[in-house]
Amino acid sequence: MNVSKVMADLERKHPGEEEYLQAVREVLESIEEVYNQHPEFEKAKIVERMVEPDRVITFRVTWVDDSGEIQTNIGYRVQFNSAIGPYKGGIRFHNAVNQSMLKFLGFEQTFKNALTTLPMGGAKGGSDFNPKGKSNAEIMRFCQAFMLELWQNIGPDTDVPAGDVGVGGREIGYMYGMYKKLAREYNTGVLTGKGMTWGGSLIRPEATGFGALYFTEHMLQKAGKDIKGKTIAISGFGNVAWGAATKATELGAKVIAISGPDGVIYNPEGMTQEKLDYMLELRASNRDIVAPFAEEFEDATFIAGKKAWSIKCDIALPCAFQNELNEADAKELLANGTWCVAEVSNMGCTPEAIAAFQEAGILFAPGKAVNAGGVATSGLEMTQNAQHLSWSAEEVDQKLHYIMSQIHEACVRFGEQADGAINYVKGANIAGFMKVAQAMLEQGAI
Ligand code: 2IT
Repeated sequence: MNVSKVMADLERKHPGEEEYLQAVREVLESIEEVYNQHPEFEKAKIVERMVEPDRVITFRVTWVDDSGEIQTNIGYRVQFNSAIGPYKGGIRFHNAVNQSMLKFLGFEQTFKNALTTLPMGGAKGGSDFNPKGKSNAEIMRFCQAFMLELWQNIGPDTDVPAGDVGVGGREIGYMYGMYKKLAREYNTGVLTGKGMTWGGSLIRPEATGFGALYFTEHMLQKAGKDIKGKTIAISGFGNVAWGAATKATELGAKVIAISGPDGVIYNPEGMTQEKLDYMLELRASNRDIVAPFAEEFEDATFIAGKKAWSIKCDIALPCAFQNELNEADAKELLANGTWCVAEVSNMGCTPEAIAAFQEAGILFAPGKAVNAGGVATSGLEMTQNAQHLSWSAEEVDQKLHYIMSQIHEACVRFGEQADGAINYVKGANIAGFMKVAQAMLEQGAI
């Protein structure tokens, strides 16, 4: 394989799909060397097939807002790869959603899901619907209209959506209710991230953040460091940021920053239970601002227009959106002495930021390894649904912890460099790729 040639072909076929092309390039650059040691992959055109989604489903979503006005959005489901299991991946509601974004996310999901050790293929879906400022009734009507189109394409052994940015337990509830009504199927396994009384798994709401901290702990341990007493800057204040802040605090670290589109909260005293609970209130308010946190807690300060990366910290955890940490942010962090960055958002750092971290020789791990605990616990939710039972929080948490340790080990196995340092980007990409490639090879030209 020649990465430049594959990328040139893709750029010609999919002009302007920037995030998608960025995600593919990162994986191909990581795997090029290993790939070229496997002529059977080249012969089976694994890369050429793997970079294209199996199918992209696009549909119009029409709904009526509270003032009686008719609104139209676009809905998507990108079923990317089913080599190792049924399609699996979240649904994102955000005004910037487009096909490129969901193709990048579906592509990433394929490798992430392979890393979880569970049999799940990769998918992603969503809409350019903007939840900001919407009433509860509008959210419900939109979710119902979205499912009215999507339901025929999903199923517990076909494609199992979950939450992502803008889609949490409430939205999954509205979508699940509509699915049942349309499909006359009462199988709980069709969506994950469900409520606890109707098939949800304990620890699923916490899982992405908890898993990220378990991974970070392993990474620190491998480098001979301890998380206790370290300062952590987190971007975002949604479900993932909340889970990460909760576990980081429990492990004895100090979460000194959270942020929103409006600015950053500097929180030098760290988190308390009250503050963690308030993060959930902020998210549920649909206002997409973090400033009220500083009105609620007087030891916290709001700095308008600034990112979390302007706060001096030991460890930085991007938990919000793709490309939220750029080269200038990376330089600011490095100048302030940050020595570990773990991406919790999908593709949270730009390629230039990652290069800056790698050049500086600090610890860096990519989203598809760090945040895989979310979808892994979705996989555990599917298992419980298929068995018609539910496990205790301890059991799920223990399995999540074990899975994260396995993912860390896989990164070390495939990412260990000659000097003993671990290239986690390479490790995660190669480990995920090898599993999907092997499955595709054995299943023939389809
Ligand atoms: O990016 C992700 O891994 C998710 N949004 C979770 C997907 C899932 O199926 O739980």
